[in-house]
Amino acid sequence: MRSLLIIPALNEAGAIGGVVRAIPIGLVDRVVVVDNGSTDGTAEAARLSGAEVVAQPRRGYGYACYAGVQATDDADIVAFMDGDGSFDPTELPRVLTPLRQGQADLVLGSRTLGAQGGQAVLPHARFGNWLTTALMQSLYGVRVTDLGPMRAIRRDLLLRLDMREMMYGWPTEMMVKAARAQARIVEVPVSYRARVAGESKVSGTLRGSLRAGYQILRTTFRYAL
Ligand SMILES: Nc1nc2c(ncn2[C@@H]2O[C@H](COP(=O)(O)OP(=O)(O)OP(=O)(O)O)[C@@H](O)[C@H]2O)c(=O)[nH]1
Ligand SMILES: [Mg+2]
Repeated sequence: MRSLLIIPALNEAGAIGGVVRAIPIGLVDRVVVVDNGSTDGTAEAARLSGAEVVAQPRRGYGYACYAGVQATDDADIVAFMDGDGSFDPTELPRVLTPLRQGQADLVLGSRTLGAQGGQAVLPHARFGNWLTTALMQSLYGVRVTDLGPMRAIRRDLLLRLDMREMMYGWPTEMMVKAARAQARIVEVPVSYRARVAGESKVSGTLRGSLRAGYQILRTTFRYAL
């Protein structure tokens, strides 16, 4: 099975090189960093460390992820990971293996189940994740503990989901539509730490948190109808 790792990145020049170099050799067939109009040399840093770079000038986490998916049609499995050094690339096999063994259709890396219990997730984000996953359980019957930005999914399933949320609703939409499609959703524990460099776009800022929180909740309700 061919696999593709997509790393959305917006101004992550201080972290992206280390993230790409820490991906175990041969673990995935392609590593694509999607540069969302960074102004700090993220694309160059990613290229220097050996990643392919896809440019997506249109701002938005979902637009970036989707551009990565569209940039290749030769993958069976698509994985996603943040570019800020919060996740440990050597743990990628945890999200890939259940798919490769045919035991899952979507695998979510849960920070809550990880060794540190997601301590590095900021308190308001942890509350938001708890609320969203509780709503997901009652609305879609899916039992998960985190929104899991580090994840992997079968590409054919992802395309069938007809993704529409092109900002911060993207990860939530993938989960609720996969649940509605009766896909096999599996959670695995993953480590999580504070970003290694650069500035937060989402949970570390008030504006990012409010935008993401609103979009995540709106998405959670939208597809329940
Ligand atoms: N391409 C793209 N990537 C984004 C955008 N917003 C965030 N990202 C990336 O998505 C990942 C998660 O964003 P972060 O800013 O780390 O959000 P967070 O993890 O909630 O906040 P931190 O506490 O700072 O880690 C990082 O790799 C970002 O570079 C965006 O609009 N476009
Ligand atoms: Mg982060």
